[in-house]
Amino acid sequence: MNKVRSIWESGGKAVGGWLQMTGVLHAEAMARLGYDALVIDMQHSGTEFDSAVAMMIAIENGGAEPFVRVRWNNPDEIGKLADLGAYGIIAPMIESADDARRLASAVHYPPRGARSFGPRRPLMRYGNDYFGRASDTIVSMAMIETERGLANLDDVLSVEGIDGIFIGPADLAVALGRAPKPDSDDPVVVDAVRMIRERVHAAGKRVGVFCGAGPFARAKLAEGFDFVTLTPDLAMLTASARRVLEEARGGET
Ligand code: 3PY
Ligand code: MG
Repeated sequence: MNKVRSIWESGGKAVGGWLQMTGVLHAEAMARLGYDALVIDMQHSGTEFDSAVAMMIAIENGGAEPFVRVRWNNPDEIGKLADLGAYGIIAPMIESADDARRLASAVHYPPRGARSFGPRRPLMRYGNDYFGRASDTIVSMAMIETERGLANLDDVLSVEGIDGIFIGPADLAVALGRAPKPDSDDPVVVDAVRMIRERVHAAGKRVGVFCGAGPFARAKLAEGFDFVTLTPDLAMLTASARRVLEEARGGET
């Protein structure tokens, strides 16, 4: 069973990390820290398919669930990633029930969906009964982050076969005419994020949100979010690199 799904089913909340950097070493190291899932961001990074597969192996080896934020809601890419060991698919810019059905169809085998059978790595993890358990092994989240997605939220939520919604606060801010900023305290964005959480829960689905700082993410969990992701690897690396450089130069960069 998927680690994140097990946490949810036992009443808990999952904490993920976000990988914008390509490479296996830091992916495994972060997985070993105890993140429940690590999301490889293929939409806004240079990570391509072969590297993503190697990173998924490293993440699983480190004990976290490998998730991918795909480049687009493209069944061909989603199916191939699931075949190679993505156990969470986060699809950007979902705007309608049709978009959500396309995502659901890509992650489930018939009769629930239209995924083609060829699960190279899941067969190694789950054995020959994978086919019967496949839907339980993968989490699917539709990103709501555009004006149209917001307007059609209830239609998206009516689609069977997706686990829930993942909020992209930066694009959402832009859609609402506000500047994107990390862990935004802009009341317009804060209200929209709260409204989405409430409506997703009213529909009986799970809701996650992209966060930065630990205390902000902790507050989101306390508000009721089922899944948060923390500061991306690149931002953590540059913050640390800046700090040691400043320390070494006595405050001058
Ligand atoms: C957003 O905030 O728009 C995202 O997609 C998270 O990276
Ligand atoms: Mg986005």
